[in-house]
Amino acid sequence: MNASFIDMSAHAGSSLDSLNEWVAQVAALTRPGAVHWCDGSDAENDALTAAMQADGTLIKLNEKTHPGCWLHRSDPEDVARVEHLTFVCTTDRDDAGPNNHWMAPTDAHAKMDALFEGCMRGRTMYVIPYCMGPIDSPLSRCGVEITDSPYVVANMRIMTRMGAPALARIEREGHFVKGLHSTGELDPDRRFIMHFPEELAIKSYGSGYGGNALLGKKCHALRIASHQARTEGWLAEHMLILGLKNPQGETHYIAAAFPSACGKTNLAMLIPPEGYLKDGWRVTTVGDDICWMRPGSDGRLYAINPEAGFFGVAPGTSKKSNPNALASIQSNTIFTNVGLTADNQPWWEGLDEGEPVTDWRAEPYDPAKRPAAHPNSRFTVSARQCPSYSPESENPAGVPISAIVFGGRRPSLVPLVFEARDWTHGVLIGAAMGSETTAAATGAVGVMRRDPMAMKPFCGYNFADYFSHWLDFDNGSNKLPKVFHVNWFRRGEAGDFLWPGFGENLRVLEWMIGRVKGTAGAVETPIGNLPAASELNLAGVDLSAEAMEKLFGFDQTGWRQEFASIGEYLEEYGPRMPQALKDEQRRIAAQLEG
Ligand code: O2Y
Ligand code: MN
Repeated sequence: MNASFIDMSAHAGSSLDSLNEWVAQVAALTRPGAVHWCDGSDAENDALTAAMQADGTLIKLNEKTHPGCWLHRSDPEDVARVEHLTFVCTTDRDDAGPNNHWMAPTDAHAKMDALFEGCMRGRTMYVIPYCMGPIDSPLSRCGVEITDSPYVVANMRIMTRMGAPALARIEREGHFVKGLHSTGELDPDRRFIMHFPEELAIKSYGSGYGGNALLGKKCHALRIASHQARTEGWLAEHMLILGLKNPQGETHYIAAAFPSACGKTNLAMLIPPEGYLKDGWRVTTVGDDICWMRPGSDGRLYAINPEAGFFGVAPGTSKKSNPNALASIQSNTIFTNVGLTADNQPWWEGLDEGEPVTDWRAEPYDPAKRPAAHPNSRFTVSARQCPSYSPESENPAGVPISAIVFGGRRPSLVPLVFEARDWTHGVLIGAAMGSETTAAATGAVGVMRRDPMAMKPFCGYNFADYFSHWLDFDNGSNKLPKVFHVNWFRRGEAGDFLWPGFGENLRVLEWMIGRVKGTAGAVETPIGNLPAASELNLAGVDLSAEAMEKLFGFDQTGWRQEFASIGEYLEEYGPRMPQALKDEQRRIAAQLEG
């Protein structure tokens, strides 16, 4: 082993003993050529990126148009999260629930350790201390990822608070989530993402891509954190957080859960329509993917974004869909699996300008063969580069949440927006969420599936227990946010989207805040409170009669069938499913019969 890389002495004899011990154990198992403790410095990053440029892991993009930007091409068989290879390993199978693939912890450790055996020979093992959330926030939690991928190091540096300050916090607290990762041979048959919530540990082998490899993100901040949150009385959610400032100067914070690749980044960075801008409406971005929240001393839910960057979907990002994202990624960005123009600029489908000459597999672009950018191609960029970035993202106390929004891709039945009558109804709305699948994970695209609270791929324990945990927040003293459901994806008979979406979604957010403040009206229906079309500011939006009917109407027959299906879904979880949720479903189903 290259001793010049090892600096264990600096961490000896402190409360870092357990970290040192674990690093030594991993090194003994994986046999790296060198061990490097990451400090997160610019110098370290410069050295790593230079080495990756030299070996072709990173390709320098046009320095004039995209200073500090890089392209990485992943293995073509390693382009998305792999839900079928992702496991939650609890002692009791029922604790993982029917919503997770399960393996007994001893079997899973044995399987993974056999894969890790000697896998880092001749490679450098990087030790990445990181903090999820502002470094000085009581809501934040730390972890350490060990990886043999410098690409992972560079991404973790953008996505988390990584390096010396995180190590100092770990030393103070004495505990951290342990994540072990190796790209291995990138063989899909030797690829597993294993979670051990009872040990606060993760083992990931055989993928170098996104959520499979950047362990701070989905593995820690959702699967492990959701388990931690349950035991500690908070919530770890797949939600964006935005601040909505009205012309009176009040800011309301909204947390919104949408399944993968359903526009969370676009909504988090929304630019209001012209008239709203003139009137003084503004949206600020706290987070685009993950939200940790807990009740404050006033009983309201306070939220932090545990991440420090965005790992956003490139295709479809344009001046029209998300000018803030586009502005963010002009510099210091890592692009993964996008196409290239003749002058080495990144390119993807939906970008307003430029023409691709090379596709994401480094072949000459041929639209008959494949798109220029992989549908799940990504950009990794610091949140601070976003023009709508909220300084409140750094507030250690978090931001108070006024409204929680659930939403999915529902081509039929589900109206534009409705409001839950109370918290229990809100939990049912979240639990019943359905959406069409997208390219964010491997598998079929466009298939309807239930995705409760957009957490189907990410909840680290049994959904029935998760719903109970949500219900428990209604304890009589908490002042909980109002809950809403939205559907930006309703289609007409001709298959076209009926709602313009993007910036126009602000009109819906305005109605929600009106409901929170008690200034906006609603029509009561069995499924919840809907705005009369006149309650929404639709000035300047051209909606057909079909759109008005489908976006603001309520189809009793269709909902009767939907509620029968929701009832069957809840039953799949057996006796652990909270009675209060089943009662709520039955109450509404009975009303729909009437
Ligand atoms: O992590 C990946 O490999 C892609 S999926 C993803 C990336 C960023 C944010 N969210 C998701 C998701 O699947 O929800
Ligand atoms: Mn996500």
